[in-house]
Amino acid sequence: ASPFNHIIVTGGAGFIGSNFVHWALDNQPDVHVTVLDALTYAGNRENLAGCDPERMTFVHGDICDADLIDRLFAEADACVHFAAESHNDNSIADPTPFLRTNVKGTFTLLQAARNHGVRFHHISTDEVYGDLALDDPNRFTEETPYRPSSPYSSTKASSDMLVRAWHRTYGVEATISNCSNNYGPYQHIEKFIPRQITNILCGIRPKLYGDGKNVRDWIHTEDHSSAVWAILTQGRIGETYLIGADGERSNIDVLRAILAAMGKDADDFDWVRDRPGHDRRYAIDSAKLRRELGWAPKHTNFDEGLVSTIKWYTDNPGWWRGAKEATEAKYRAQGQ
Ligand code: NAD
Ligand code: TDX
Repeated sequence: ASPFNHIIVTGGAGFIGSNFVHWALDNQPDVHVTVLDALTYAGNRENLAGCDPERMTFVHGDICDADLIDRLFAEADACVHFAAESHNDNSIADPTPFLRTNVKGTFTLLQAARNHGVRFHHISTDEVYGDLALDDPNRFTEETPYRPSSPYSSTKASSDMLVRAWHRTYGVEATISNCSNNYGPYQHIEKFIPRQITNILCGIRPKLYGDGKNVRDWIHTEDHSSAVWAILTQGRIGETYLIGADGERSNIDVLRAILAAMGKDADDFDWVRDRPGHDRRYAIDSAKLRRELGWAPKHTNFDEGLVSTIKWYTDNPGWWRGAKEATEAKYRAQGQ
């Protein structure tokens, strides 16, 4: 049985948060989830379709609203904090909402966790560690110094620092996880993999930044969910755990796999302007999580996961079509 009966999930209408809510309701029969989400451009109430209304309550609200957070935390025993502004390119165009949601929002939640004795799990990213050279034999570990590059990753790093300080100073029962790049259903089409899949479905040529050799370490979002659950329920308080599934692939390699799976030529794409400050490579060593908590990923074949993700976007055009034009117009204006 779960040690927690009532869990607040912030950002539960976004990509990873909604996958986590479905995972928790499917796998943890004793748990009630309250989703708190502001439904920004990235949040979609439809992502939670099919959730049992007896076990999932949706609250439309902002993590910076201290009065609302205080009321919700009075009723809960744990919070898993996914809500964030999450897209690097957006943070370069306008960092303002990143400072507000990622830093002030996390601060607001920590104050409520402190006041109500709520167990707090903070969702973060491997991007706080900066980047590695393509030929660096090392991967990121929990001991790697923080060296964020982008407005997005620097606000995520800031939020991690707040969590550590609130644990040490006020005794908030907190854990942090820093995960690698997620893929799977319900990911916003501004992100690399769904952007290219939906481009092809719309007859637009995929767009590759820079020289295409940047490496990301891919994990299926379902494996992220099971790892978060393991850390929430068995992780040591005050600790950080890195989550990754040994999925390093270069962007051009991922794009060519999408092109092949969708029946296109290997060169049916455009090279476009590089992202300013573009991190070269991320790579996660998740040995601590595997050793201490016995976690292992289920989706170990990236090509298979990619094919099922392509199928999901192909089968659900109504989910993404409404956002496509505006998303591409924004990229076009940036030369991307
Ligand atoms: P997303 O952009 O798809 O979803 C973010 C959600 O947060 C949306 O539903 C949005 O409406 C909500 N939100 C934004 N501002 C809010 C506010 N002020 N109050 C309440 N809700 C608000 O993001 P995602 O890709 O699902 O990422 C979720 C978390 O995981 C983030 O914390 C991100 O930093 C982290 N993360 C993401 C990845 C990845 O590959 N996408 C990898 C590692 C870590
Ligand atoms: O059209 C594109 N072409 C392209 O070459 C896009 C949108 C991206 N890229 C490149 C940039 C990156 O090297 O693909 C790679 C992946 O890009 P994103 O999907 O924007 O992800 P990334 O910047 O790596 O960040 C993601 O993983 C870590 C999430 O968006 C973050 O929230 C998470 O913290």
